[in-house]
Amino acid sequence: MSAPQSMSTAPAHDATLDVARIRAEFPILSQKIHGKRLVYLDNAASVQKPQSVLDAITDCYSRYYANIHRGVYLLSERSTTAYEGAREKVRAFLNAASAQEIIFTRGTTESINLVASSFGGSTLQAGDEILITGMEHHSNIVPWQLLCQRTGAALKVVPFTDAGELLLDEYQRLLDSGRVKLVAFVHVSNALGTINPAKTLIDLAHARDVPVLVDGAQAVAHLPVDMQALDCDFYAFSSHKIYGPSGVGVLYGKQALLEAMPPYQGGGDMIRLVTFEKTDYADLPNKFEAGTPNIAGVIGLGAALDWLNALGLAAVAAHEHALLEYATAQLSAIPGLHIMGTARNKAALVAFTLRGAHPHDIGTILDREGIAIRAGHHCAQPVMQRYGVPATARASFAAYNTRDEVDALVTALWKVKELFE
Ligand code: 7TS
Repeated sequence: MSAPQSMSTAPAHDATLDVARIRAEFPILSQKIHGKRLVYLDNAASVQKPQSVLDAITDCYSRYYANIHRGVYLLSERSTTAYEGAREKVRAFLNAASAQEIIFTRGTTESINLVASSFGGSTLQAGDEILITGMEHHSNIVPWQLLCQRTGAALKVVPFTDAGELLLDEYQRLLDSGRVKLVAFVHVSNALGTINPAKTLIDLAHARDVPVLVDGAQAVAHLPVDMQALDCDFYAFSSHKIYGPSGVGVLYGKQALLEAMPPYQGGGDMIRLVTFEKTDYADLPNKFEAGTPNIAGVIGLGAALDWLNALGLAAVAAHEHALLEYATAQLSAIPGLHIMGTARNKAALVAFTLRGAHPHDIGTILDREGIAIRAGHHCAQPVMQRYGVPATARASFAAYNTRDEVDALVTALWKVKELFE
């Protein structure tokens, strides 16, 4: 069987999103890779940045950069205003009740480690349980294992079906042990694309007075999230997966919990008064932001949220969903190609294996065609173990991707299939 000649019959642009205009805002997308146009489909690893985000960072460094929260001079005031302005943008984006509930970190990984160390370290003891799911990224597994080693608590895991959907009966059964002191689950799986039923999982945990952390790294750029509607206790995400710069992340936490928690790190900016005998800590959010933060990065994240809000997350989600459906249909037609993760509710990625071809070989051959995808275990090795595969190939979508790009991916995969047959 050979590749169909023309696979795309629908218009290149989504009805509600002017993708050509969006693409023009991303300088990196217009380049050639190995002489071919770049087709960037590794958005779940990191998303490219629009010009407005690059400008916001340049603007900060070239016009008003200074350290924040300490200077009495004009530049420091400007930088502080811009930094705190970004915090308010994140608050509004998440619909958190207060900007004091928004803590800037280095990324999702650090946000989760902060909760494990500070909340977990001060509340858990031997015999307690932490409940996660079988589809977590390593950054929502390893911090809890470290905490278990420190405290003697045990890690419990909610299994999932072959399609990639959590077993809610099992979740309830594990909660019923009465020993669970914290639930932590991934909102959207980076290995399967599954959108987990966050509200249901949170409500079931709260019915047993168990607080919940949600890993939103793969969710925030693809579906609207509302802290007050979800009612989760902690929510973590990374700027670099939502069109912002790397090196910045967010931890949302309910104010009462954050207030009761001890600091994660000690240093400048997180204190009220230091003597050698005793230190009084600063109020939220500063208590959790020791040291000089990534000032320009946080401001860049604010610009990224402005950019995404202007597009409208609903329009982006609809566009990406259409791409996912199209890609799923086209990929399914390739003999020997197996899609891993077929949940009813999926976000913008498709992971697959191709009979006879190692995912790394697929990734390398696609690279020669200018197509960037991720190949590997996606920092979710237990998911690979669940399906008995060492790795998968993964294509993941953003607002700037097109059906043409899906066609390029599919055409290249037909070539890979013929090579390895
Ligand atoms: N949680 C999930 C669900 C993720 O997908 C990732 C990164 C993280 C946490 C960690 O985020 P970080 O910004 O702190 O590193 N996921 C991926 C990925 O799928 N490919 O590269 C990074």
